Amino acid sequence: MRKITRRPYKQLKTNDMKKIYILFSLLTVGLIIEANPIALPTIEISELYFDESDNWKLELGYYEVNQAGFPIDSIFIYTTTDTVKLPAYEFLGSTGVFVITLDSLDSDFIIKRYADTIKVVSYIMGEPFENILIFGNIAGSSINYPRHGQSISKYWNYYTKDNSPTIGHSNDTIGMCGTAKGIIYDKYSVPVKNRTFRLDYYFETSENGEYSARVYSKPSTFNQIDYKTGQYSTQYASITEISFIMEPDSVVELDIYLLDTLTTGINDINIANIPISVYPNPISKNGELIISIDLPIITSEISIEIIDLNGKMMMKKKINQNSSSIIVPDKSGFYIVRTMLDSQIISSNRIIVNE
Ligand SMILES: [Ca+2]
Repeated sequence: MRKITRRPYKQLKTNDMKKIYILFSLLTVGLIIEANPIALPTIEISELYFDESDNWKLELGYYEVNQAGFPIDSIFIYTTTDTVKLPAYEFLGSTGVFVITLDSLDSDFIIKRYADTIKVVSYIMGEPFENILIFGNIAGSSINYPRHGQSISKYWNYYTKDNSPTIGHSNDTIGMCGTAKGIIYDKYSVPVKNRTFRLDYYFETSENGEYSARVYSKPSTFNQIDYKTGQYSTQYASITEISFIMEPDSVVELDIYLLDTLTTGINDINIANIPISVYPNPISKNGELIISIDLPIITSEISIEIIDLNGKMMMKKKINQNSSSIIVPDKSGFYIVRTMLDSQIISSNRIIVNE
């Protein structure tokens, strides 16, 4: 479901408030029944390009237009110096892009080459909804100016630098990503091998903890990183903050230091299927019980407990590798060998201790 984040940007009059109220009542109904949720039409800046002569091309994206009841009355574009009302435009379908150039307008309209604030305001039922792009070295800027051949493209929620402009076509990620690479260290400064993480996209660390991640070409700051805990689930871990300004098709080298211990998603693992074996069984009093855990990674706190049938803890031991051992009690009988990971029980085996 599309998130509705737009809000009117100016003080509203009473009859305006009524319209807005009706609008949002409809939205609320849509959201509550979760069937065919109503999304307001959206006009946003989807791409900005300057040609060799520094003439601008502005691509606007439209979504959810042509809905009965939500006509777009008019569209205005503002820069720091100029304002223009767009000529009436017939939208093809509900989603797409259209391109504005100086030639398509009736009046002069300047977008400054190296820094400007562009605001698109669409009026729906008389109410203004705005989308804004601030680029270049000015207050509030989210992205640097596009170099020659580059555009500023919106992808997902971000404005990025794009080496492969697609003026007149929907944006893709070709040419708008760079590479961050380095080593990921756990909180004990040990490289984290063979795990899947995500900054903007998923990537996997190597045997040596090295990573190479595709990231959007824009300024980014991360103080946490997502990682996979199972086939379908992710968690996040805090990291020592990293910041970089990525240009398309370039490489930034930076190591990542985790501040949290990574867990394995026990909820995702079918507990019955965790291959844990304990042997020998039966075992003699004071014998050494071997425990083998076949988990891909053992980075969390894993402990082994031996409990008698009354629930009394007899032995407890932390282990940090796939194979470990524990000395069984000196009294014969039945016991439970419990394997705990981050205080969750991941396996329970019954053993017999003989005379
Ligand atoms: Ca485009």
